[in-house]
Amino acid sequence: MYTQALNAREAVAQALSADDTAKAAAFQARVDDEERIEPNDFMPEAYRRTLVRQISQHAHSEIVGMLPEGNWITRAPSLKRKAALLAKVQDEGGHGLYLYAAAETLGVAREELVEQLLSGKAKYSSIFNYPTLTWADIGAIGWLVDGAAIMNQIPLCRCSYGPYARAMIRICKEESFHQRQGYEIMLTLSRGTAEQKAMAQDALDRWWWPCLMMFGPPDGESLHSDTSTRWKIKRFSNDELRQKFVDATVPQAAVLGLAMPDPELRFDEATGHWVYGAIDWDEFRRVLAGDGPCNRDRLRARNKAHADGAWVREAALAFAEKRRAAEEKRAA
Ligand code: FAQ
Repeated sequence: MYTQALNAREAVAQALSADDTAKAAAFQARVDDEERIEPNDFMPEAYRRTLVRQISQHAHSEIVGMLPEGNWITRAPSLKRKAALLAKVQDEGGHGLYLYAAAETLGVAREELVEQLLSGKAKYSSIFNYPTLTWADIGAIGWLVDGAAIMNQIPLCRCSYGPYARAMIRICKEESFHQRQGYEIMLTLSRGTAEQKAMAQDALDRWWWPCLMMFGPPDGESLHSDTSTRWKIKRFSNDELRQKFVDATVPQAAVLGLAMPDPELRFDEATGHWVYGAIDWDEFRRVLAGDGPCNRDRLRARNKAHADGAWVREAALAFAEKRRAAEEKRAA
């Protein structure tokens, strides 16, 4: 009897796994055919988890990314600059919200993701752990950080997962406007007084290398690239995107009349690419481990903002409950 039961269980397990294998193969065929995967479609659990990880890290990056620039809203040099910066930071808050909403379509609650950020368990982009010391940093963030973000995110508009791909279309349009406003700040400073130009150069010197780290570890050390590429979440490797960014940005620095902070940078006629010097991956690992210049400040600021906003969430819930009760009464 006992053996019979075991045999039956094994047979069911085998049938189930054959079913799963067939579903996984059909899923991969859809991905290979460039079909979009939608929330109610079958997807392998590992695909779902990869998307929740990447989309939530991306959402957290947008939200934490509001902090370095938010620091300069009250000190922007003119009303025009203040209005543009305020709108940019609001856009970033909006990007975070679209991305949390995209993650929620995968069956995870936003509260859970926010909790992971606030407790320090979740990752967000390393770049937002660096300080904004002068006004030129706002120009450098727009030009370089948004520039790197666009390079990485344009291919995500073709990601296999529908809700993420669609969110990225709008986000990329806004990021591209952000990049231009940043470049225009850098242009104004680099054509201004000697002191202003020096400020722009100093910002480029400090932001350049951390921006190259935004694209993630070198291909040989990237944990997720193989699977994410097979699933068409990633369309280019970390190193490919980093190279595209360097190739696009070096000529822009020349227009600004600024020097690239990389003595080894040289144009390779044979490949048509700019060859850059060694990235300090120890610094990258330190920042990811929570020991960058501003990691602790960023988490403290997010936790404080969350606690300060508790009354808003409570009031919104109380208002929704009051409306629901009133509607029920009217319907009765
Ligand atoms: N920082 O195996 P891979 C923005 C982690 S938004 C921190 O290569 P993957 C807008 C990675 O998560 C900027 N962690 O990973 C803005 C993984 O950790 P895990 C954010 C990093 O996913 C502009 C581990 O290392 N953009 O800037 C970083 O295949 C201005 C192994 O790496 C996105 O999130 C890093 N730099 O490739 C806002 C775009 N790099 O999860 C305000 C979407 C790697 O195993 C102002 N994300 N890690 O613990 C992606 O494209 C990918 O997730 C990558 C990493 C390319 C970031």
